[in-house]
Amino acid sequence: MAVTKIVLLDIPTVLPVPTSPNTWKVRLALNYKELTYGTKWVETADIESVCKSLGIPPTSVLPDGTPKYTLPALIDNTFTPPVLLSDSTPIIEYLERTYPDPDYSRALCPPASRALHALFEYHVAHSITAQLLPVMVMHMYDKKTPRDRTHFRQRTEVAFGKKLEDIELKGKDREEHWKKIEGAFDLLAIFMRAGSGAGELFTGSNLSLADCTLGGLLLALRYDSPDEAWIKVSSWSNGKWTRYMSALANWTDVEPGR
Ligand SMILES: N[C@@H](CCC(=O)N[C@@H](CS)C(=O)NCC(=O)O)C(=O)O
Repeated sequence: MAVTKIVLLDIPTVLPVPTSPNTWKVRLALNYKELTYGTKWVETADIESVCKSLGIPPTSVLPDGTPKYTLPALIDNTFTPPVLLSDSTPIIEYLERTYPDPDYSRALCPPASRALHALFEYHVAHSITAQLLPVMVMHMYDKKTPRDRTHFRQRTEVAFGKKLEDIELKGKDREEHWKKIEGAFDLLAIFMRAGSGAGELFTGSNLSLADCTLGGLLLALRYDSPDEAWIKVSSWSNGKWTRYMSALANWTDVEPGR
């Protein structure tokens, strides 16, 4: 068996699969590139201490000026010293630079596409990801490990000044909020129709960084909330997101070949 030199740091859940959109984003890229890798599972409560002990850099700074550590992170032991990375997009750019596909048309993020990808990521973060908490908070909570549930509840309730159950929208407000999210997905589907027509993904049938981002988000919705979010999403945009998910299916194993 091949020696696992690449290690992805991901967050465990009570399911057999992770539910973090950002770690899925990198996992999709690793699977697409058929790189052999292992996973180090780190509960959210331990991200900071584990990253610090391994020398993995923080991804941002908290309002009080202290460094913030997040997953995914990646360790590549192919090199000495090992490469230690955090932040999903720089990790994927590293994988692309270090392990390019001989067939250039399979590149995830050619340098010339970086600005467009940055614009896409900004759009998804603001029009979709930032809108999810009021309809997803309890689904997310339920899928966390018992220890991470306590950690998530404490931090989120302090940040919002209310109980998780009160952050969650109910009734008519909830349905209206879902409609707003549906509108953002419909807009994406309209733009994607302008594509080559050669496949469901952004650039046809090959994966791109944009697909890793959107695919990670859709996988998170499907696993965190199969009974609400995914039922809704799969009925939107004339079934576009069901077809899109089928197009990703080759790259959604948690650890292929292990
Ligand atoms: N910019 C980072 C954001 C990563 C991020 O927010 N990760 C979440 C999981 S999806 C996390 O680690 N949260 C831990 C925390 O907030 O303490 C990336 O793209 O990797």
